[in-house]
Amino acid sequence: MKKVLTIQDISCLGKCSLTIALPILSALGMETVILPTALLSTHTMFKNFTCLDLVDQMEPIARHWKSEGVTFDAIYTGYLGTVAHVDKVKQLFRDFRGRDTLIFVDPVIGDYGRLYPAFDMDYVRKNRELCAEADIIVPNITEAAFMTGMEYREEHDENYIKAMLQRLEALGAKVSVLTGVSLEPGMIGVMGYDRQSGEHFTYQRPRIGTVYHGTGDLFSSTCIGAILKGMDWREAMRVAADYTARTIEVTLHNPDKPWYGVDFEKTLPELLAMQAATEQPFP
Ligand code: PXL
Repeated sequence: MKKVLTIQDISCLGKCSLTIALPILSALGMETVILPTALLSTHTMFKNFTCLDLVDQMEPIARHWKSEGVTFDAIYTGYLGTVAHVDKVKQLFRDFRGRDTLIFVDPVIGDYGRLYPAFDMDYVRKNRELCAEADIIVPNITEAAFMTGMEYREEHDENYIKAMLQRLEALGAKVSVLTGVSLEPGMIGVMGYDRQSGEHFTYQRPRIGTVYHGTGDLFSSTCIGAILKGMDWREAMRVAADYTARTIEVTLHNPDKPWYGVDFEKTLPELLAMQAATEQPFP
């Protein structure tokens, strides 16, 4: 079984970060090892959330794993918390990166043109350093704008996205993917750049019209699961975008939906069906 280490916060209530990564990666047949960076009562879109910093636990936990000879097929990072967390993660990459370990960095720092409440430009700069060590990075346009110093444009064209990808590529990752890219009215999706082939990849589908919290985490988790199941990164992005869109659609039709997240629990059977379709038959 493939083993993924995911490093993110635990938001006890809020359907994001680890409470999405765990169920999604498990559903895709991955053993999922977690390293929680902080314990929050909710995600930071709620008011008055509590936060217990777990940064002091990261090194002892990693040391214990090392003594057990643990290795990972992938390391996936999302919302981390502070500059100190990012430094610990960089050390973890050094300690646990094997020849074939996929390093997948989702630099979760903001959305809609703004940083999330807990973050500042020091944190942005640290996330640039993290991106430099990744195989794949998947920022949204806000995150990429902050990390590259480009202006944030909610409405954008292909030239703007390509320029942004070029600056992201310069950070050092092998594959850079921008999410939330809209190249035609009514459409939304991703555009990526693969340094090795020098090629761009675009996938657009109809916009469902609503934005929900936690969809970036859903996208990244699905993507990693799909890549570890053997899909090419482009195919994985397509599958992850389709699954995320389907989940938004199902959430939209639920009159009792919570404001703070998506009903991925309802679409998990569809993800399982997808996973079953790619599974080798028993010998
Ligand atoms: O979904 C990203 C995320 C993860 N964790 C926490 C957050 C957010 C986005 O706001 O606040 C704590």
